[in-house]
Amino acid sequence: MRIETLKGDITCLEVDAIVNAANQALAGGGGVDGAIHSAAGARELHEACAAIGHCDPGDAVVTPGFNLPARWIIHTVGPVWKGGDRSEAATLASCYRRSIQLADEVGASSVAFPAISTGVYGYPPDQAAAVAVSALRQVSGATSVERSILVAFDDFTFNLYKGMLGQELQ
Ligand code: AR6
Repeated sequence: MRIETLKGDITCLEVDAIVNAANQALAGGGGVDGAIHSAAGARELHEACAAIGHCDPGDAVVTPGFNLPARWIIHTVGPVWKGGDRSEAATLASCYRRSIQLADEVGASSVAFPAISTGVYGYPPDQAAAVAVSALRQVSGATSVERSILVAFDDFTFNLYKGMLGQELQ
């Protein structure tokens, strides 16, 4: 599985699946969650999320992408940052792992991730980027996912990813 990065709006990407930084109630919200609901079609996505009802931190669920270019939305719930000694890193790593597992289950070959937990949930972006890259690098075994794309919404995060992925980017 190749790990890439790009800067931009995840809702516009022509990939098989995009990951949403959701909340446990799958109730929609601000940030990337709000942008995904707007672009996918708020009513359809809200109904699909309500039918699932709940997602634990570190876990993930999948819905269709509705009006998005992406066929699937994988909703994962990141940890709320509480200083770093409440298993935040393990929970965040689990978000990336479970998302790749679900992408594999639906047969996606390309998956794009936002910087989970680094907005409203307050996870320090540098530490979150390190967890993201490490969790994706540890994906092993057969998977349908050929490309995972770490999507940065700002230059700071983009530079973090670029620095950490130097070797892969060549
Ligand atoms: N494309 C890519 N990245 C984006 C986009 C976008 N369109 N919009 C924002 N980001 P956040 P969290 C980046 O707050 O911290 C919601 O209300 C943003 O710059 O969206 O996991 C949910 O419902 C940041 O780097 O997610 C939850 O309640 C990253 O996405 C809660 O926020 C994540 O920021 C989840 O908080």
